[in-house]
Amino acid sequence: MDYKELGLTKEELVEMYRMMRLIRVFEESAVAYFKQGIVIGNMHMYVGEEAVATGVCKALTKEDYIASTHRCDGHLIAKGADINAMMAELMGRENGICAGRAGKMHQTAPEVGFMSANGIVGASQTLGTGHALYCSLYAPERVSVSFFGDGGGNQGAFHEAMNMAALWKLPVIFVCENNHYAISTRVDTATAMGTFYQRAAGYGVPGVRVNGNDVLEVYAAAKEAVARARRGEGPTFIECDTYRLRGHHEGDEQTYRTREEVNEVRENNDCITRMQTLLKAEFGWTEEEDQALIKSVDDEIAAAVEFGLKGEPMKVEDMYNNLYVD
Ligand SMILES: Cc1ncc(C[n+]2csc(CCOP(=O)(O)OP(=O)(O)O)c2C)c(N)n1
Ligand SMILES: [Mg+2]
Repeated sequence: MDYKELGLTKEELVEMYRMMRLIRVFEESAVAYFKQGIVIGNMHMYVGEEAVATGVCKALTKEDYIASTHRCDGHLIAKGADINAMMAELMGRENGICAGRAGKMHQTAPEVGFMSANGIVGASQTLGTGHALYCSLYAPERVSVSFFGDGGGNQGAFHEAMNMAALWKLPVIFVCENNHYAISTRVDTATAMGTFYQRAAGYGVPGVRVNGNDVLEVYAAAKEAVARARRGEGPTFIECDTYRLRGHHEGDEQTYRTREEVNEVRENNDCITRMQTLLKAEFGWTEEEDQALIKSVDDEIAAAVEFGLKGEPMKVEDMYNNLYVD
């Protein structure tokens, strides 16, 4: 995918590269604190899939909506959520993005259009369709994105959401993050065709499949889909072929796949390395520039950790506060 055809500048490419690194280092840092018992709850990491969130969110405005999944960090960060408050949330602190009540899987950041993460596989499809209905009725300048996995794509809700969104020409973009596994179930053992994008045709919706580890391919598809939705022409289905480099959750022994399979993607199709290679080839991106960017990301994450550690742990007796609007 040619960045020039997409109208992207060097600064924008560097910004996308930095975003993917930011998501990765945020999560790797969260894992390190999880292992010490400071980050709590259940950890589903997005490592390896950062190009999907980065490419899609690059095509959105802050006002557009996102319905996310249990693997939500990348979507939150790319949409512009406060990473200090996110880190505090994972630590169960009062200064967290949901005052420590949400943990990882139930975070919301409506101030940046991130309506919810979700522990119910498949729920984001109907929720994202609902957000799109709101847009079409009350905020026609906005669009809605529903992220879901290959496992989520096999839930019945997928078909109901697609049908209604197509029928009512709702401004929703269905983004299937096909990372090849639903926990330990490989996609080709659960899905007859192994891919999902063809299904869109059955609803009269354009469907495309892109290399989900190539942020430019993801952005190109998202840009077109968003433009279509904003023109009132209805939904688009984008299947992003990607791969998670860590286990389903932290602690997953991953007996269902080989180390070689993981290493193959890590070495030959990592989204961050791809962009680094492009920057070097097109703009003579130097080692010094790279190190400066890495340091600025590390500093930003270190500040987020410090912010989280300074927060008061949520008290059990306050557990039911802030759950409902008065
Ligand atoms: C309705 C429902 N069924 C089952 C589960 C248990 N579960 C949690 S994650 C997961 C797999 C999801 O796979 P996929 O949609 O591909 O997303 P990924 O984890 O690969 O990002 C399952 C089955 C659940 N949370 N909700
Ligand atoms: Mg999956």
